[in-house]
This record gives sequence, C-alpha cells and structure tokens, in this order.
Amino acid sequence: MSAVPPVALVVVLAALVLAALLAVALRGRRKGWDAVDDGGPSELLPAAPPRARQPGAPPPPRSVLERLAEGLTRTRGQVVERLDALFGARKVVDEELWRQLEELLITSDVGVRATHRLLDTMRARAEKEELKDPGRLRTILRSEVQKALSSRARKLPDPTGDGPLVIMVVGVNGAGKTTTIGKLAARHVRAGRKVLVAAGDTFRAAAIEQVVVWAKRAGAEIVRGEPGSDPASVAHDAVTAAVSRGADVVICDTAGRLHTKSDLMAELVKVKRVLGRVLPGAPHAILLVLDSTNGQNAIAQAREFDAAVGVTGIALTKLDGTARGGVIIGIADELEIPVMLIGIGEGMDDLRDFEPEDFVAALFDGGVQALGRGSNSAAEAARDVERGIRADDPDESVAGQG
Ligand SMILES: Nc1nc2c(ncn2[C@@H]2O[C@H](COP(=O)(O)OP(=O)(O)O)[C@@H](O)[C@H]2O)c(=O)[nH]1
Ligand SMILES: [Mg+2]
Repeated sequence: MSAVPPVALVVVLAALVLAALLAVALRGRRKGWDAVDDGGPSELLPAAPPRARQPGAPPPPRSVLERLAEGLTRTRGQVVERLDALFGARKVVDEELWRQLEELLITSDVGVRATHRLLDTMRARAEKEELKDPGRLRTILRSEVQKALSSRARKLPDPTGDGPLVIMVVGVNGAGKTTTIGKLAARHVRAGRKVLVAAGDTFRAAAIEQVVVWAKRAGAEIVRGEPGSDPASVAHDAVTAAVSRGADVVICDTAGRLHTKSDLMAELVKVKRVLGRVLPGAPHAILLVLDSTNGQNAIAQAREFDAAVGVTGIALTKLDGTARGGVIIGIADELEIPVMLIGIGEGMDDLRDFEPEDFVAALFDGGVQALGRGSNSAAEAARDVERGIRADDPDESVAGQG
C-alpha cells in the first residue's frame, strides 16, 4: 500500500463538501414544489414522504405465489375444484366426459371459442396417447391452459432512463383504473423512481380526489385540474412537468364514462394525441383496465377501447373477488392484446405482473404445492387461505368512489 499524497486528500475533502452543498441546494428546490403552479390551469402537488411501517403493524405480505393462490381461491373453487370432481367421478374418457368438460369450461367464463380450442387440442392429445384415465386429462388441460396464457404474455415496459415513460390508463368506470394507477405508482416509487400521476378523470370531482389520495399514499406527485377541466390539458401539463423535473414515470388517469360512449372515445383519442405532441413517442403504453367480474363482457370492452385508441396491454382486476377468473383464458385466446398485470385485492401491494406459470400453479395447485413454498407449514397456510385471512395492511385499501 502506498501513502496517499496530501494533495489528493484535499481534493477528496473538497469534493465531499461540494457534494453535501449540492444535496442541500437540491432539497431546497424540491421543497419549493409545494407551492408550484406552472401558470397553467393544472396544479402540481408534491410527493408525500413514504410512510413508515408502524410497530405492531401486520407482518409483510407472504410470498407472491401464496398471495396469488389466496386471491384465486374463488376461481379455483369454481373451475378447478369442479374439474377435479368431474375427473374423479368419471371412470373412462368418453363423449359424456368431453360434454361435461365443455359445459364446465364455458360456464367458468373461459368463453366458447377458447373452450373449443382447448378441447380440440386435448382430444388430439388424448387420442394420440390412447388415453383411458380421466385423471391424466387434468395434467393435459393444465399444460394447454399454460400454453394458451403464455403465448401472448408480455410485461409493461419500464422506463429506459431516456425521458419519462408515459402510461395512459383507460377503461370503464369502476373497472379499477384509479386503484391500479395507485398500485403501479407505488411499485415504481419503491423501485426508486420519480412518479407523476395525472388526474385525468376530470369528469367527476370525486374521481380527482380519489386519485390524489392514491398518488399521495404511493409517494407520487400529482398534476390535477379543476373538475370539468379539459383532461387533455391536464395530460399536457403533467408530461411537461415530468420532462422539466426529470420524472421517470407519468401515469395518466382518464374518465370511464362521459355523456355518451363516442364522447368518451373522442376524449381518449385527444388525450393520446396531446401526450404524443408534448413528448414524441408518448404514450409508451396504453393500459386497458378490465374488471374480471364482468366475465365475457370484458372482452367486448377490450374490442371497443382497442378500436378507439389502440390498447397495448391489459390489467385484469378483482381476480380475488370473483369466481370468473376463467375469463383470462378467453382474453388470451380472443384478443391480440397481452394481459400484463393482474389485480388480486384492494391493497397497495395487490398488483402483480402476470406470470402465466405462477398463475397456473396458483390456480391448479394453489391449496397444496404453491402454498408449500416459502411457508413453515403448507397445511397451516392452506388453513389460513380457507379462513380467508388477509395478510395486507387493512389501512392500505381505499374505498372506491365509483
Ligand atoms: N377486490 C378488488 N377490488 C378492486 C381491485 N381493483 C380495484 N378494486 C375496487 O374496485 C372499485 C373501483 O375501482 P376504481 O379504481 O375506483 O375504478 P375506476 O372507476 O376504473 O377508477 C374500488 O372499490 C376498488 O377498491 C382488485 O384487484 N381487487
Ligand atoms: Mg377512477
């Protein structure tokens, strides 16, 4: 080891002092955002400091797969438990079994087309393998469902560091747009990114207040306008602010209902156009939020929004509260649009990237194998699920306002 020359020490010290001064100056600038009004009609609210977990608060959420399995309890009851009963009751693979399987899948919101496609492939495999045992069909169905779900799976893009990533969120009222925006914002904030939420559902005052609550809770900044103001101008101001302040992510809320459907679609087209005008290439993602409890109607909504604005990905919400989770198979089959995110609860932490493999494991093996991973006792965890015990912080759910 050689001795450090005194000159180098002085240089290092000077650099440290400079860095400290710079940090103080930057903090001062951030504080100044409190009072920011860009002169435009929109108001920029600063991010709230992150909340610390209170002593005695519930333990952190369990593993991803456990939580997912818990969320899918109802769909599993509707789809997989009925399947198991069917496969268990039938002794041979015959026409009656295929007929009952078809009925079961269609009534589980898988959809007619997706059901027939699944059954055709299963029949072909069963014939090829000269299958006699109905139990084996379960394995085949599981693998075909996974194939169907994996064929289009894609992730929502992350910011590249080259300007803000702009995500426009669309969907009918009550689908879960605002909730999903809050959860998504929180996720990016947790990843150390600066997030700005645009309160673009200006049609209802309550919708603005609701997205403000979520954004604050997530630790994101908010750009909001007056109720009834032009959402395109809120979107404009949000992206302008994001660019000038070096934000990493902008998430744009939008209305889900206007006076007429064509009014709504025209407004969304305008918001999209304005985003692109402020920042070429924006919006980088158009996320359609669909409520899984709407079953097949969700597919019809997807077609309409896609025709108007060109949807790049789907967030499928409320999979925890429904037995109609089978619709995800119909969506993967009928639409060209990938499911990117799934909502499995009302808490901040209840948004997941859609991972077909995990989803199928949670759905088909949920009560057993999935819960065995990462927990002390699989049986104990399974009992927890039965009792419907929630691991999330009850304080972290925001009541919807329509
Ligand atoms: N159980 C459950 N509820 C959800 C989920 N996502 C949203 N919600 C609820 O759905 C309702 C409508 O959500 P909101 O975000 O206001 O919908 P928006 O009108 O599309 O903005 C609220 O009560 C939310 O708490 C989810 O994944 N699971
Ligand atoms: Mg909303």
